[in-house]
Amino acid sequence: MKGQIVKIISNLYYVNCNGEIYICHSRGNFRNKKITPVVGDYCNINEKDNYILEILPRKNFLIRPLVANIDQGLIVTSLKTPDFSTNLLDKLILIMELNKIKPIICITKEDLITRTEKDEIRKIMDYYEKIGYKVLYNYEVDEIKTIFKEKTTVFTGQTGAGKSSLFNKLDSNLNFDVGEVSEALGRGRHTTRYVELVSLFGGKLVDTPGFSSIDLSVYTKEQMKDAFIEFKNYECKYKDCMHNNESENECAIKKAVIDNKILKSRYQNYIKFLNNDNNN
Ligand SMILES: Nc1nc2c(ncn2[C@@H]2O[C@H](COP(=O)(O)OP(=O)(O)O)[C@@H](O)[C@H]2O)c(=O)[nH]1
Ligand SMILES: [Mg+2]
Ligand SMILES: [Zn+2]
Repeated sequence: MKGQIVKIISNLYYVNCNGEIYICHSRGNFRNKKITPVVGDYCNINEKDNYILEILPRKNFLIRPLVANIDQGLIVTSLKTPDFSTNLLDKLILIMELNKIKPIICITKEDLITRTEKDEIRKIMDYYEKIGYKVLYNYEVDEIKTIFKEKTTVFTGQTGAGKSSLFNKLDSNLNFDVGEVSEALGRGRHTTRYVELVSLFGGKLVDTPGFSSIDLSVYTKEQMKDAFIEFKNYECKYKDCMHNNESENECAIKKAVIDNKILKSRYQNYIKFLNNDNNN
């Protein structure tokens, strides 16, 4: 029977098969012997004697938290305290694209900015929507609830962005600590942290935030270029154009920035990531 590992404690694997949890052992002799099962892994189990038979191929794999098969990532983005940063937003989108995780932007603290600032943010968010990303505001509770269905979701965002508050508002059973540095799910500070997939609105949520230490140096420049998804709508003179040293006559991306078709901050952040020069 097929299922997904939602929790691992010691050598016990909690496998969710059609909503039912089977506590399984692993014989450690999978077809691919190098594989160590992690939370998020899809597997086939023998439900009669509760053994994992086989770990199915992974779509992706994160180290921190240690999880596999993430479909989408909720980027909780504050507009004030902490201040909005296109650099951080673009970096998180980039990392998700590089890991085949669909980014979803969730804006918080719109109530703390002025009317003029709101107009500015709306324009920026219109751009992200236009290039294909879903943008939600944390007060759009009903709409946010719909995104989890049949997906495994990870979340991220700066300390104080409003991640814990958001999940508590979505589902009071979640009970995240608000205003605390750790994202512990009300388990107490001294219990050992382990990652768990919790059921949420027909899907699964990774209960520990991801991408706390982002290292771009492991990716190639070509990978980064491809991860700026709107760039592929433009054709530059040279197929291998990196959109940095060429003139705007040769580079369709540079031209599009000048023509306000590509958001200037997106392009500037791309150049910073490309040059590994990210001191904002
Ligand atoms: N004004 C305002 N405050 C918020 C909003 N969302 C969260 N907060 C507050 O921001 C602080 C940090 O929130 P928390 O959920 O702990 O952030 P986390 O570190 O991302 O988990 C808390 O004092 C929350 O009450 C919001 O939309 N508007
Ligand atoms: Mg928190
Ligand atoms: Zn170019």
